[in-house]
Amino acid sequence: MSSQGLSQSTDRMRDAGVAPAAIDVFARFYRLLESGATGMIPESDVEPLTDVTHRDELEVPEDAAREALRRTAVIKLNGGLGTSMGMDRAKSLLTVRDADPQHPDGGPLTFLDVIVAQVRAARRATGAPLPLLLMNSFRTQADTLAALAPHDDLAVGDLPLDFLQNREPKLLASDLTPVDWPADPELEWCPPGHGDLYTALYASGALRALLDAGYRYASVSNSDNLGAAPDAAMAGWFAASGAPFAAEVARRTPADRKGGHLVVRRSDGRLVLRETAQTPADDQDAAADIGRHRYFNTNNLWFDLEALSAELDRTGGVLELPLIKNTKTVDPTDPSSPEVVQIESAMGAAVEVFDGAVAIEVGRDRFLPVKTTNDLLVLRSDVYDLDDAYRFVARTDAPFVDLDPAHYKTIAAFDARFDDGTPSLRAARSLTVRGDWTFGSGVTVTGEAELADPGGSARVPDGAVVGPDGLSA
Ligand code: UPG
Repeated sequence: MSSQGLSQSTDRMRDAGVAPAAIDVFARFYRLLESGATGMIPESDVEPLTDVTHRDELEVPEDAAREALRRTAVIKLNGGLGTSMGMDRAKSLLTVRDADPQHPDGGPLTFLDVIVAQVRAARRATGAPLPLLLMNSFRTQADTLAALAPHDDLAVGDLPLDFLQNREPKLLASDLTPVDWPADPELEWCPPGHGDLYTALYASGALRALLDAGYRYASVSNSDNLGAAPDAAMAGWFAASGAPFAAEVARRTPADRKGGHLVVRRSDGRLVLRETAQTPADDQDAAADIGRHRYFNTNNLWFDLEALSAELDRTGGVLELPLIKNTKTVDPTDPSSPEVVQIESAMGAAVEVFDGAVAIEVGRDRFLPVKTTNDLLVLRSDVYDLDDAYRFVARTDAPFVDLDPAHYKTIAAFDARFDDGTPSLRAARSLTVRGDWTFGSGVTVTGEAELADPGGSARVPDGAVVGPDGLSA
């Protein structure tokens, strides 16, 4: 290993016009990586988080809530590609509903359409301007802005609809030099994870623009979480709390596999975020124990923009976030391509940077993540209704869905198998599918339903019922 790798990387970044603050952030992480840092957080260093106030216990006067919402901007993380579902464009461009209940002739709704509709509905209901800013990456910006183009009255004042996150070289795992991949030079680069939000807000000028326009708070969330709609009571609570930073956490369920949980660091009593990639192999069981670590990080965060700006000014845009070392292949679709390290950081990790950061518990209604096609099936189904404010309202407990990864993992394979519509899941407790089943129209799933591997391809007939004993027509 050599620091030659660092200078080669930063030269590449400079030549590509990457912002100086982002190069500084990268250099800090590179040195940490070189010194052997892994970012691991062993169980012996932490205590579980307990006793978190629940959103429903908050008593926020309505006028205070409205006032706080008037000074709140909505930021959505939109730089990821949905690679775990085999996508090569923004996950938010996926269809989540076949039709808009308020405009039935208007075609299907994507995640992005719902986000826009939620913001517009909250504007109408509260009178708050609620600027919406997407954080895009170089991989998602063009598609996303094209999809937003018809929404010509969405922008607020001079504020941009998006800002661009930074990019950094992927590093060869063997010697930490930047990888060359002439077959597709775009694959030589990656976004630095969503912890880059802070650097991107700062270096793009978006943070300054928000403050100059009079906004004080930001409500930030993943664009794959349609539960995170604008919420006046949360804004009012956060403003009154005086905290610089708040993380919304939710009770963990067995379905919460990919992601992070908040823990308390023994050495200084601070709240810290532990991502799956930061849990040592020996501690995976303890970390996965939902009785012990009860709260999952929803990645819905609240920032006091003034406190954030002060911290970024103080550090020159380089927050002391922990490193996440992500090892992949340079072409993620080709396991035989060279192994690379991607330096990443997580947005929620900033909880440890701010004195006085707090956590607040929210219900599952604010946390509907879509990481896999299993999650997407439930969200597309009749388990949820869309209310007048375009919020997903659960009609029943969401069933646990486990589709055979060999046949449903990618969005293309999944869509091909549910081409005739999403089955009714309202009466289902779970759905486990093994093998290559294609679903007909009007299928109903009940109880703890299972479909066993039929050997080859098979079809669930139109109007069939799938239950604990498999198919009954
Ligand atoms: N994203 C970016 N830029 C990046 C990487 C991701 O904008 O460089 C976006 C992505 O589009 C998505 C969001 O960030 O909207 C979350 O990314 P994703 O990879 O889906 O989630 P994880 O990073 O695995 O997990 C995050 C938190 C974790 C939390 C989980 C909740 O880090 O702590 O439990 O979200 O869904």
